Amino acid sequence: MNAPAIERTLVLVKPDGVARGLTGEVIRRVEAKGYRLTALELRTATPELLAEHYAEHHGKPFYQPLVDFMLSGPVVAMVAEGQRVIEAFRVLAGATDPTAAAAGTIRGDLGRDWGAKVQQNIVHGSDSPQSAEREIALWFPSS
Ligand code: DAT
Ligand code: MG
Repeated sequence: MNAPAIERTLVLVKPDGVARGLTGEVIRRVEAKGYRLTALELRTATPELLAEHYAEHHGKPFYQPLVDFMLSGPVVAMVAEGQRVIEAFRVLAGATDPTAAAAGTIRGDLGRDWGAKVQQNIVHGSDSPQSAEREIALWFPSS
């Protein structure tokens, strides 16, 4: 079997994660898994950036609540690097719905349903090599 190529993924600690003081815990889990951070920044998103970042969700009922939530406070954006990191971070993050996310995952251990129109689930992680390349270019254009 060929050695898997080194990948990069975009990880965001969303406004709920930053506000709840969970940034360090997310970073800890990424690093403890063995991945390396190659970029990290505390950032306030903009409507323009989020329109591109969440382009696949335009028109869905949770789209505007999602954008409003992502603008509700600062986020921490980072790039993690290593073999199969895209898949690995999705496993660390757990299922989208934090109530259903498995214990042991970031969303399963640290997230819950707050009764909002959009799920507040602490982290974002790119879901494919194509998404990762697109999202890293959006959030870290100089990298
Ligand atoms: P993920 O973040 O697991 O990749 P996604 O890309 O499908 O999930 O959706 C983006 C975010 O939108 C997700 O993290 C939480 C929110 N969301 C998704 N589906 C939802 C739904 N059916 N109801 C409420 N919020 C939802
Ligand atoms: Mg997604």
